[in-house]
Amino acid sequence: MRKRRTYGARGILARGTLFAAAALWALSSGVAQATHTKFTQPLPRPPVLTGGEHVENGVITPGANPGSISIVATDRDIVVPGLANASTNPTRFWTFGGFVPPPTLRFPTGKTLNVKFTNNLNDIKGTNPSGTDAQGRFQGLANGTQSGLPGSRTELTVHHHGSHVAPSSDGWACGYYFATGGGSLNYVFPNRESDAKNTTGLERGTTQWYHNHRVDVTGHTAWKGLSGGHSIIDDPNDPKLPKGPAVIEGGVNKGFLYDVSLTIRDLTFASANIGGVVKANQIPYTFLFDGSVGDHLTVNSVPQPFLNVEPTKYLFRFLVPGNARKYFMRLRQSGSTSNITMVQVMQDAGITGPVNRTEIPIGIAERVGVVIDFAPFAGKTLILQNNQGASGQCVPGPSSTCTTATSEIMQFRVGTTVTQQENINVANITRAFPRAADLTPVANTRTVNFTREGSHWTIRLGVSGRLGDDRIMDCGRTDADPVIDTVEEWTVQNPGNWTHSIHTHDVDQICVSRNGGACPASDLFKEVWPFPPNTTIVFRLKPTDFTQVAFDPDATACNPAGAEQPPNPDNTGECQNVDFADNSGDLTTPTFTPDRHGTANVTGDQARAEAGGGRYMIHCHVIEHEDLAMMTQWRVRSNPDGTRNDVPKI
Ligand SMILES: [Cu+2]
Repeated sequence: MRKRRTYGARGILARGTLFAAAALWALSSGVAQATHTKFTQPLPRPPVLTGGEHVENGVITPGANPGSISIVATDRDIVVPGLANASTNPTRFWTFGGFVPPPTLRFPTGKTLNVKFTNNLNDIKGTNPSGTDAQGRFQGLANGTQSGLPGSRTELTVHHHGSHVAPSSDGWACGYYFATGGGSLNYVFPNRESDAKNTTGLERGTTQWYHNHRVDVTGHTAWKGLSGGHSIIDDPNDPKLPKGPAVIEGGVNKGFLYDVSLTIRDLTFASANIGGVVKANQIPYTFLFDGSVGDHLTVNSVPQPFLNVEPTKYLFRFLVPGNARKYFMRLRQSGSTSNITMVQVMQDAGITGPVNRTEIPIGIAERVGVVIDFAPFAGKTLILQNNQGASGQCVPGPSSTCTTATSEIMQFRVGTTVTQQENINVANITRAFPRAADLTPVANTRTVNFTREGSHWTIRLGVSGRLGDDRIMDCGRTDADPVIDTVEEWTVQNPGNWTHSIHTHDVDQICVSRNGGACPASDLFKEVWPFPPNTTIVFRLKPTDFTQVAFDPDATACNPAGAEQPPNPDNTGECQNVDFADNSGDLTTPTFTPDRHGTANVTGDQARAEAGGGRYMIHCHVIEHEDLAMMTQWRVRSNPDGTRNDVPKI
């Protein structure tokens, strides 16, 4: 076995100490827990951005540059409806644009989306008012990480989860950072892709999302609120999907009445020292080795809300952004023990087709699009329940945190009138999507093993049935290098007793088998895979020009914005056929790649790193697992002639 790259003895000791302290805290906490009464607060709908907005401090301002969105990350005190004394004890969140819940992007496929993220998080610097939690633990990031690593962690890098973009717009965990104090980065999301069943070049309709991906501190920033949704609309006039009339609240675009984003996550509301004052209703982050979990279930940031619905069909876009709890959703009429059938129509990678389900498990980073027909329940009340891990682990490891407090997610109150009858037939909500037989021949096979070795979460990635080194994250190393336009088959294994959520960036994956048998119809076309203990999933993938819109660091001519990076792939024919360095074969540390803790920039070394093929992450999305280095990288090898197009061709 090769020597593992580790944090060093100091880091391991620090992590062990933190783990013990956190466990003790969980058992003996005298922290004042906030209370709420379930189903008393309406579900808030996130603001919807469609282009041309500047979003800061809870204000959306139309911009001068249609198509681009500017989102300023800030910390902000937000009243959480329903919490005891919420109006006098607002909760300090870290926000995108000052909104809780964060803004949702809603964009038609094929329309390039430019988003500029600016980092004005003050708390992240560790100055007031980030303060400490009730145990005196620091709640900023500037003095290191919860995982025990020293150094400054005040930067963000935004991953647009599910997209197919250049590494420079992919939120590389090891670089492309922008620091607090006004640092910013422009991201380009072309909303394009291709596969065996999609030759349009347009990205499939689905639900994606965006979140900070800065290695070591992703869990902390996710807990404090840094994640938002993105709905890709493959046909704005598609009459097959529930949509309904537009919703405008207080002059703010809230999307459409029958198309509802539901972001489920758990939080612990407790007292914390904010700016020298102990305040209730805060959300201090407690790092747990197995995964950090809370005792309040929230939907769109409100604990156990209700939603008034009409007796017709709705599309719900479920997202679980973390940190570690997995949900087993069931729908029941209030007081009933019978499960109501829900129709899943979307998987991570796109609209697929209707799958009837009475229980829908959803783990970290997964998205499911579900149609629920409320027509038979006019005047009734339904409860979306959480089956608490009866069908599996609700949290990685021991299930002691599955309690009655987490057994109900939200309530639907069904009215008796329908504003806009759409006559949706779920059988028509289908799209052609690739199956394993469409991805042939298989040019290469790899085996990926997600496991735990003592105090490390580890990944072993090897080729041709052999496992590679047992190792943890190393930003300077790449563990897989598929050749563009060739098919690879990966056997991914979780041989341990821990639930994981395995995510491979940039390219969609097609299920071949699960535990040696057929793939469930609900989990065929994804980029985050649910991994209960002792699970093996085989999937295929095929990187294409569409899945990696490359970035030519020297091609300033294709960037009308001049100095701004990355160049805008405006699809005008410029910057085509960029010559890339020969990156075949060599997976050792490139000399020009920043090391794990280096702060990269977008020119110079960083640009040359991208020209060498760029890097995408493979990791467990239980966020504390990834922060504890259950993460590695892959990159795309050039064509044999060393060329690759930087812009998808239609
Ligand atoms: Cu994991």
